[in-house]
Formats: sequence, structure tokens, C-alpha cells
Amino acid sequence: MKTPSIPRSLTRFLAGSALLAGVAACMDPAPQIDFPQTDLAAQPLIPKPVSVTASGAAFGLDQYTAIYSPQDDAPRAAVAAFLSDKIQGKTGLRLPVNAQDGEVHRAIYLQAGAQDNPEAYHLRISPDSILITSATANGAMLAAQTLRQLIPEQANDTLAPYPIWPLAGGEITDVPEFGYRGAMLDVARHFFSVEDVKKYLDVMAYYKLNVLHLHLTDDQGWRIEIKSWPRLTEVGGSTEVGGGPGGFYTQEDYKELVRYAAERYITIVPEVDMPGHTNAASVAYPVLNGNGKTPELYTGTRVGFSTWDTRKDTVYQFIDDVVREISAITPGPYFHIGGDESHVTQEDDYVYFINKVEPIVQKYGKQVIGWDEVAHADLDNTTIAQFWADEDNATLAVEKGMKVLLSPARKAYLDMQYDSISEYGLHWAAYIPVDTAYIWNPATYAAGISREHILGIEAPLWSETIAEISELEYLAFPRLLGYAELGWTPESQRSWEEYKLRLAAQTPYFKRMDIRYYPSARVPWEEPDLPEPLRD
Ligand code: TNX
Repeated sequence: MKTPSIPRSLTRFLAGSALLAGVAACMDPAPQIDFPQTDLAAQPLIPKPVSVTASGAAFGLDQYTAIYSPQDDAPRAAVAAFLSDKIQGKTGLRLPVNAQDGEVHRAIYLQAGAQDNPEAYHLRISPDSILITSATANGAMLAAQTLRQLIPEQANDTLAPYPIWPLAGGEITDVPEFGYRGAMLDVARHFFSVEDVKKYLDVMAYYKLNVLHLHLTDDQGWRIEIKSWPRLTEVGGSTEVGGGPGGFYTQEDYKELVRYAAERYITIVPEVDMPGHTNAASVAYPVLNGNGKTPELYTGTRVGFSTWDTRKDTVYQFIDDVVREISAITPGPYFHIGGDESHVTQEDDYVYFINKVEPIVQKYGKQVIGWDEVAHADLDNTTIAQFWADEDNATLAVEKGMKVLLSPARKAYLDMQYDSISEYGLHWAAYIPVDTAYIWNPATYAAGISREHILGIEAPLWSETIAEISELEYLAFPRLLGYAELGWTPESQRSWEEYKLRLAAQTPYFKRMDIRYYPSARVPWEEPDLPEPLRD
């Protein structure tokens, strides 16, 4: 074994730490390598960071690179392990985390800093080290996502006897515009498996989206196990649009999704849509039904025909059980109560119902989110209105002091067709080509809703017309990336002409992830040319 020596950057990082004494990493001086010029400011990052300063130098990622996190900082150590795994997926390199021996030439350090925003981070890429500074491990994870995007697709194998992935050098200072950057999946109209949802979470994390809203119940299906009301899934989960087999998440499945999301700093928001969109539940338990009929399982796509009996105590006991069970396995702060399109619920019954449900959700420690119609009820200003259709409803919410989540169907609905000949999707709100999805400003979209009233943005994907993950992907990609950038990057930094080039450069990632995307002619796609099918 060579004499142990430690890189100067590592010595600085570990200064004063007990760990230093134990580190026997052999630090051969990094060989002097003349990297070709690289420009950090020209890298196709999505979302675009707030500030990028290029140095022209490069960091050589290779088999002698290691990752270090502060001692006794388990959350940052987990981020370091995540980054190491993803680097292995892309390059095949296995970077040790907090290695105390072995040969190390260059290192990636995750360190604590003093940013105000928990998602802010600073990234400094120098020839001998990469320094990630953030107030929280969440910030470190977001920096790690940026770093993943900076790793070239191909190694350079002419610089040394082993492959090196040169990362463009310089500094990135970054912080999101909105704290809530969401996507929604409708797993009720068609059911999507845990594995499908995990794949969506992977891609969301890569583009810094941080909330996944799961639309768990609708007329066509109830998709989450409720132990005190088992027929909800036994009966209500047994089919889907088109008559397929449906399906549901056991509570263990749901917990696994929550865990997987949390590992990526993504919050899960569960939605139980009520009092409309409730046919599946009423088939399972006809006592809930408001129209006196015994309903049948429904596999069509009409909306607005179902309701619960808003004046029955049993209904609220039922809701209490459902909210209690789901809240107990949901660490995030929100519970979505739906509230949309209750066309067969009388207005006074609707208001009465929403007024009764809000405190039930609050009793279980959650903040209410509802589709914009809920603004008609007498709500707390802690409740959030999700603006999807009616600007008057959203404005009413603002007048009540509530925050608004922006999902205007004409701009942000992933289930709208790209154009009249693209596959899948609906077009009741609009056709939404890839550029239209990107060219709007959430902060000024609606006259009555100014920046301080906006919690963030969310892109819902309804699933009436999609049954397979590849169909889901065709609608979501590439538009979802545009919403990720709208949520993160300030409007002054956004330009479609420049964005579309960065978007075009995502094809190697899409290919590695086996993502089927809509190859819009408005984007000058780069054809990926990968040596072997490595997966991120
Ligand atoms: C409206 S958006 C709905 C959904 C449909 C969607 C289809 C909303 C709150 N309700 O029930 O799936 O349109 O685009």
C-alpha cells in the first residue's frame, strides 16, 4: 500500500473533525490533465439555475473520485449515497462515500451552509474538488440533481489510461421561485402500479419537482386500502375506465411510495375526491350515496353524476375514518379533498359538506387542499384552492386570504392533446403544444392572483385516455419539464428559444430512462448516441 496521503481539499473539509484521524485514503496527487475547454454556462440544465458562472476549467470524474459528507449527518450521507448510485447508473463508476481508505484523487463534498431557503444550494466545481453547500440535506439533494445533469454522456478515454467524465467548472447559485412544484397522477381512471409511480418520481426528482399529488379516488375506482372500510378497494378498486382490472395500493404499497418519494425530497399529497366523483365508493357502500339508488360500477368517462348524502352522520364518520387512516401514513402536510364538479350536489349541501370536512382534515394534523370550487365554502385561510378552471373561484379564495395552487387547465393540464393529431388526451380546455405549455407566467396568469397569493404550480395528468405507462409518458414528456422550469426559474431568466435547445438535449436521459416522449417538431431534438444502455 502506498503511503496514505490526503488531498488538501479533504484536509480542509475534515479540519477539526475526529474523522480526519481515521482517514487513510491514499491521496496521490491528481495527475495533471489538460481538459478540453468546457463551459458551465452552456450546459443544458433543466430547470435553469438562477446564476451560473463558468470558469472554463473542468473537474475530472473518474475511478479515483470519492464523495464525503459531514460526520454524524445521516441525511447528507444519504444524499451522498444517492448521488453515488446515480453516478454508477450513468457511468459505471462506483464512487465511495466517506471512504477512509483507497486511492482518492479528487472529491465531492457535501457541506452545511447558511442559506435561508431550505432548497437553496451553492455548487462550486473546481479542478480538484466539487463543493456542495446548502442549509439542508434537501438543498444538497437538489444540487446532486444538478450535478447528475452535468455529467457528460460519454467518457473521455484519451486523457488517461482510464475513462474520465469531465464536468464543466465554475459556480452555480440556485434557489427555487416557488416552494410547491408539483405534478398529479390520476391513478383512479386507470390504475398505475407502484413501479410506474416510482419511475415518475425518479424523473420528477431529476428535474427538481417536489410534490406528487395522487388522485386516489374517483367514479371509476378507489385505489387506496382503508382497513376500516375494506369493500372500498375490494369492490371499488375492481375496475377502471374501459373495464380493465383496476387495482389499488395496499397501505404498505402507499407507505413504500411515500418512502421512495421522501428519499428524493418529494412530498406525496393524497386526494380523496368528494362529495362528487364518488361512484366507486358508493358502489362499495351504498349507504354513502345521496340519490337513493344502488349504483353500479362505472367504466365510462362522464363526470359530475355522483354525490354523497351530505346530511348523513354516517358519511362524516366514514370520512373521518378515511382521513385518519390516510393521514397516519402520510408524513406530508397536505390532504386534498377534491371538491370539483359536484354537479348533482345542491349548492347549500356542497358548502355544508366542505365546511364539515375541513375540520376533520385539520383534526388529523393536515392542511386542506381542494379544487377551486371549494372557495365557495367558509374556509380557513390555511386552506389552499387549486385553480384549474374558474378564475372567479380562485379570486374568491384570494379574497378569503387563502393561497392558490396554479393548475390552469388551458396551460398546465398534461392530459390535453398537443394538437389535433397527437395521440391520447382530451382537448376540452385547449390543445397544448410544448411551447404553449412553457410560455406563460404563473405569477401574472390571473389578474386577481398576485405572486404573494401563489403557493406554487402543479401539472395534473388525468388518465381517462391512458392505460399504460408509455401512454402516460407520451402526454407528460416533454411538457412536464417545462412546468418544472416554470416552478423553479424566475421569469426574467426564461426564454422558449433558449429553453428548447436545453430540452432537445434531454434525449439521452429519456433514452436511458426508457421514456416515451412526444417528439414535437417545435423542438430540435438531439439524437442520442449511447455506447450501452445504462440507466439513471
Ligand atoms: C376535469 S380537473 C376534471 C377531471 C377530469 C379532467 C379531464 C378537475 C378538477 N376535474 O375529473 O379528469 O377534467 O381533463
